[in-house]
Amino acid sequence: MAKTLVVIPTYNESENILKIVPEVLNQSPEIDVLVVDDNSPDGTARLVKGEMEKNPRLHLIERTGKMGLGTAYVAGFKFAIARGYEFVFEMDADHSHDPREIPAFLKAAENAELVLGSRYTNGVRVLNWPIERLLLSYFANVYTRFMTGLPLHDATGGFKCFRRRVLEAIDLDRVRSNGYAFQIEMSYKAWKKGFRIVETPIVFLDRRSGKSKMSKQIVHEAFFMLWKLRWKSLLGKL
Ligand SMILES: Nc1nc2c(ncn2[C@@H]2O[C@H](COP(=O)(O)OP(=O)(O)OP(=O)(O)O)[C@@H](O)[C@H]2O)c(=O)[nH]1
Ligand SMILES: [Mg+2]
Repeated sequence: MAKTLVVIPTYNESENILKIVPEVLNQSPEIDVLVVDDNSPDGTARLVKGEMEKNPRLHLIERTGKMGLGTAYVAGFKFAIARGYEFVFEMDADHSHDPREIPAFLKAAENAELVLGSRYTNGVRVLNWPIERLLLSYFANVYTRFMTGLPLHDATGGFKCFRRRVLEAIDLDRVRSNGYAFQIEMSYKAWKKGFRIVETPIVFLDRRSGKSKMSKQIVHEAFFMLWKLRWKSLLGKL
């Protein structure tokens, strides 16, 4: 049985998905991929199903409509727990995350329970993003450190690897946030439970093709969610 599951949520990623999947699987025979698709109108799931006929290491969860990144990952995490995977990755479909960096995560995970791909350790490694987007991301991280005390350079990134015990320890049904907020919430909960978190430097590239789902709503959610997290933590209700 493969030990590692890479969860890739998709919404309209037909231009990317069949390229990224083999790149991930080629990293090691121990790796499986799970695509969680929200009924993408562009037929992403159909492409995945075609590929699955040839490849037993590829899995698919189909949801009925666009329900957001956070709940897509939660569905993926439950799948991973039920099937006994030890290392569970979050990764985007759009080539912002380089599959060749997966082995470095797995190496780091030998001595940690959560490995975060960091764009901002030892400088900034983001390619082709407009400056506004970079500033937003950078200051989102400054704000997150200030609000939560999380000792991280990059708490909003979406390329990460959990040991299964972290996912088992977090009450996944109580994870509510979706966009960047989801990334922060998961890391914060893991940190509060005393799990060892390390950052591994990554290079982040702007999406290669397809459309962005980044929105004002996602930024607002993260802004307010941090107040909520801080409040709950003070009340001991995390
Ligand atoms: N299943 C599912 N996947 C989603 C949803 N929203 C985004 N995704 C996927 O999550 C990953 C990250 O989303 P992106 O749109 O790349 O978000 P981003 O990286 O912040 O922004 P851009 O790269 O500029 O688009 C991609 O693989 C998306 O297809 C959703 O509601 N449901
Ligand atoms: Mg992206």
